[in-house]
Amino acid sequence: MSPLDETTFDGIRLGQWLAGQADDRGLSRRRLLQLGAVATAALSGAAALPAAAPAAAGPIVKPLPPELFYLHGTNAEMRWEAMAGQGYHTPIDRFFVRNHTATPAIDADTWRLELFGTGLRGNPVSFSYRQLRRLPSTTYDATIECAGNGRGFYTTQQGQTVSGTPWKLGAVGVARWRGVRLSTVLRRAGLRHDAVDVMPEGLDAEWGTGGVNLGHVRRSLPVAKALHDVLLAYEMNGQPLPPDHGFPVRVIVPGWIGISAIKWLGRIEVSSTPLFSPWNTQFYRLFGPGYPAEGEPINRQVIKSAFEIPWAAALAVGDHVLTGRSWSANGPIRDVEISTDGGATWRRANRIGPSHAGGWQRWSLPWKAVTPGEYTLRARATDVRGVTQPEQSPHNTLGYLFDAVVAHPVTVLAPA
Ligand SMILES: Nc1nc2c(c(=O)[nH]1)N[C@H]1C(S)=C(S)[C@@H](COP(=O)(O)O)O[C@H]1N2
Ligand SMILES: [Mo]
Repeated sequence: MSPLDETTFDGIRLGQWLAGQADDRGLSRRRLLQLGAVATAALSGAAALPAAAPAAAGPIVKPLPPELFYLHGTNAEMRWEAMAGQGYHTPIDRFFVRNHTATPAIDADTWRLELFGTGLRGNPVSFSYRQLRRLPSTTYDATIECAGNGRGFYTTQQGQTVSGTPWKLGAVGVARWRGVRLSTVLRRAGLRHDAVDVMPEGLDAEWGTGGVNLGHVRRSLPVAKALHDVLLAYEMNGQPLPPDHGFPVRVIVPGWIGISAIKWLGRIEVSSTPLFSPWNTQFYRLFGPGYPAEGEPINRQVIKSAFEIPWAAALAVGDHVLTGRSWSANGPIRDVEISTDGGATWRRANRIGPSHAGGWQRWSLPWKAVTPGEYTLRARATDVRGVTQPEQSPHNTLGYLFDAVVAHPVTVLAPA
């Protein structure tokens, strides 16, 4: 077993957590005792018992036709050729799904959102679905992108070992989200001035790894971000949130890694002391040589580009128009350059429409494929802050935040 795999990390981080070096106030005393027992059992080699799970509608509910998705266990990755000819937003039928366990079946009529904790002035406060929908609504575009999007290229392009789902570039989508601002809900719940963190928690089954149950999927974020632009979304692209994307309500955290966007939201702890969960301490940190032993926390996404063609693509000799999209959590894309000759020469792509903050830049470039053979296409974006996609992404063992230029293989075929 590699000393750098996730299970080993779990063990180390859990030990630190049990030693009081990392704090998870979201765990009940009962759960804490269970966790302690589970950790002991794991050490003696016994398997942990799975926690009672809510009724699951299935790992993923929507159809996953092979022309739209690659499957990775409980997750479905969008194939980038499925965006060719599409509009600005990613349609729901091809939006990637990242499920730690399975999509739960939740009844909006009995669902409630509970807010509780030392960051509130009084007792826990809860909202029904109807109450939330009656509050003032906000609509905006936002990208959801898994922190591990592009992880596969650490291995296939950079020859490095990483653990986790080997996504290519399809763990990303842009949608139009409508909902109520978290700030509205927090203020109505009686937010105290000294509140520092909030921790949204999902209603899907508890999740664990390496024989340890880590509880419900949850991740804390600072009150400043929560009040700034976080949305509790109940609509996606003009429709009620689909089951796989968090029905009835999910969190949207613009610019931040996908794990922040908790689906099937059930509870939000509001705290006047810092909150952590394993999704802050064990996962979604940069570990490895060059990083501190406790890892470097991550929140914001990076910059990437993708061609809307199959991986790998086969094209006939002749004239083509290459299309694709580039996106950055720093804001709009300023420039996209394309190379069709392995990076020797670069041409500027034509923009299609504007580049919105929170979304992506669509682009195109004509390409005359003259000679049959093997090619690599490269797209390299620069964002509004002047950040350009590098040749190499700095390695981290969990394979997060890949931002390097991707060499996309294409075979140009002789006429039949
Ligand atoms: N409750 C819950 N929320 C969750 C997850 C989950 O498994 N359970 N997965 C997270 C991760 S890692 C990502 S990348 C995004 C994916 O959102 P999507 O499935 O709508 O594309 O949801 C996040 N929210
Ligand atoms: Mo993710």
